[in-house]
Amino acid sequence: SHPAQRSAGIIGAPFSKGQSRGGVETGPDKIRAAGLVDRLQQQGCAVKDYGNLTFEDIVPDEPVRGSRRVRAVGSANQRLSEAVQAVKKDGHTAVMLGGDHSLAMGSIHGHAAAVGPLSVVWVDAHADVNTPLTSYTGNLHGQPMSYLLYELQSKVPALPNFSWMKPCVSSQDLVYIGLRDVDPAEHHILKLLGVKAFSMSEVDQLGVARVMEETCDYLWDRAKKPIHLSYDIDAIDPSVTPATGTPVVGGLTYREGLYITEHLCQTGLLSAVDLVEVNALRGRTEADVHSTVSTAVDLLLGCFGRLREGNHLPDYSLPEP
Ligand code: 5AB
Ligand code: MN
Ligand code: MN
Ligand code: MN
Repeated sequence: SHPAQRSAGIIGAPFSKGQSRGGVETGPDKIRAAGLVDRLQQQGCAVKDYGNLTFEDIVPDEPVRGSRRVRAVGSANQRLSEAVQAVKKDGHTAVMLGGDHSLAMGSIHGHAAAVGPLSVVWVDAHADVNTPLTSYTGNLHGQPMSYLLYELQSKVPALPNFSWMKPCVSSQDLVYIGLRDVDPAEHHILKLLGVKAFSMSEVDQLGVARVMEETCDYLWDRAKKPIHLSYDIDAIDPSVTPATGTPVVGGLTYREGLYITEHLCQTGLLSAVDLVEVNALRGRTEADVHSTVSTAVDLLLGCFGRLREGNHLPDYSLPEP
């Protein structure tokens, strides 16, 4: 399908309680202020901005099994899941601007509830597949995949405000790209379930083009399903995107990061995108923040058909002298 024929439905999720650092809740407005909507429209993409969600403050919200802000995370994600379902029913490719990565729970849940079985491409330095019982930080942004995977359900305890949350992703429909900071329990889980993962070692070995070819071959082996891209900005090297809560050296280059979006866009199957973990307060300088936010915008433009070779609208005609 022609990229210009697709439309973006943008949901801002200014939520930060899946981790402990303030600032990530300003992500949606920073990314919009960098011109996301205008630039998508300029490249021929129809856009509907659904605005920012508002989240109730839940007090008290005492830790549960060592994890913090469980009730707030559960209720925010329930709201987000409903919002994503509405955007999918309106026929758009859903764009969820975070916020921290705990929001992938509601985003993927809502996407699957609206369209059925998904392929998930998780681009991140981290695997975010801790259960509340394996997490040593107690941060829910390091746990979303454990709630989403069918295969882990017997390992995840019931949590307050999570009763709406049902697993909806099979471990065979998940591919990780960019991993380089995986906890021992997470590594055990990835091996136990046989999850396909292209860590930074495989990106080094194969190159990003082959990683993307193999990603799609693997996901399409059974059926071509709608793709959910969950993009954590910390997948990119912190020399490019330093303004994030948990930076890890040795990440994707700007070009590798962008190539992933270009490749997934041209599959025609990209059905929802999360762009999370942009934290303007974590940059040391204005330039740090600018580079992080503008990279986030470029990744999203890549998801909607922007090509580095250049683009023009289908109805473009040369001016006559
Ligand atoms: B992010 C860590 N594995 O569980 C944990 O940024 C880090 O959404 C999680 O990928 C990083 O807290 C979460 C140590
Ligand atoms: Mn993440
Ligand atoms: Mn991460
Ligand atoms: Mn992070």
